[in-house]
Amino acid sequence: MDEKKLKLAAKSILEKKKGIGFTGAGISTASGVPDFRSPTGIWAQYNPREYAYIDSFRKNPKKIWEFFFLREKEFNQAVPNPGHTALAELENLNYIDGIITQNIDRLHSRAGNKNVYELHGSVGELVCLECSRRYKREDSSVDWKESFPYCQCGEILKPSVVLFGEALPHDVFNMAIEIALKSKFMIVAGTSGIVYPAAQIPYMAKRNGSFIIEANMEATPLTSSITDVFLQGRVEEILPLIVENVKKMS
Ligand code: BJW
Ligand code: ZN
Repeated sequence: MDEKKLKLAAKSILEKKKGIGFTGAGISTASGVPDFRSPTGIWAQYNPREYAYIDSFRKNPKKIWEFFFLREKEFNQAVPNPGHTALAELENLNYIDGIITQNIDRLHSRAGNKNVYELHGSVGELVCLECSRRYKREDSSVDWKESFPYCQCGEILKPSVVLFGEALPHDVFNMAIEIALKSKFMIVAGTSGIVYPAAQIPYMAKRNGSFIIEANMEATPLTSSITDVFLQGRVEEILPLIVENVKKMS
């Protein structure tokens, strides 16, 4: 790891004091949850056109549910890794206000982050595309007919995750923008930065003067356009090193 860059990242956090995390699937790979676009990612096995679009769900909800049942099992078996823990520590130490995440796996909350803005929803809720009713997963008024969840109106429910062609939850998206615009630095970790409108957020932060620290195994479209310090490598190694340096230098 490039010591100079690590020190620059830590120094910026100490100087700027108030930041935010922005994460993608790469932060959870060390927990055994695959990302999407890497060679070992989800899309290598499941065609996104068949599994990740809202019209695919409308056409064949049970097929999408089978996919999500497998994913949920993976999430439940996973435990937060040192990357998640490092970000939780930064929030506990008051250096960041929370995490804006595209992940639906709940691992940031389980690691101890209190303010988690889930841009693409999560698997803990269900929503009806017909009547817009929402349910907690464990809500007893959900009718689990033949293992699939049904709304009181009779329609099959959808996991409240954002599929392609669906709008992001407005309140969460607006809060995330507000907090990103206030941030003096942003730690962007483990995202390819190509899915919109989520990917707008680091650009908005940068335009408002935020210092962008990016950690990823590979360069992304953000790296050459807005990133101030690019730390190339595994986030589960880099983020704990950043925290270690912040503590040493404070
Ligand atoms: C590591 C590592 C380690 C790994 N250490 N690094 C043309 C142009 C622009 C936009 C569009 C367009 N055509 C369509 C659109 C819009 C579309 C979009 O952005 N498409 C682009 C892909 C082209 N967006 C949408 O449709 C969004 N909605 C929308 O626009 O609504 C408009 C609307 C308004 C009003 C009414 C109706 C509609 C919705 C986007 C939803 C995204 N959903 C998914 C699936 C969720 C369900 C599921 O889980 O199955 O969300 S797609 C998938 O991508 C998932 C992720 O959250 C998202 C982002 O991926 P992420 O997290 O960045 O993962 P990867 O795999 O891409 O990257 C991982 C990175 O980590 C890599 O760089 C690795 O190197 C790295 N890494 N391990 C360090 N250990
Ligand atoms: Zn309904």
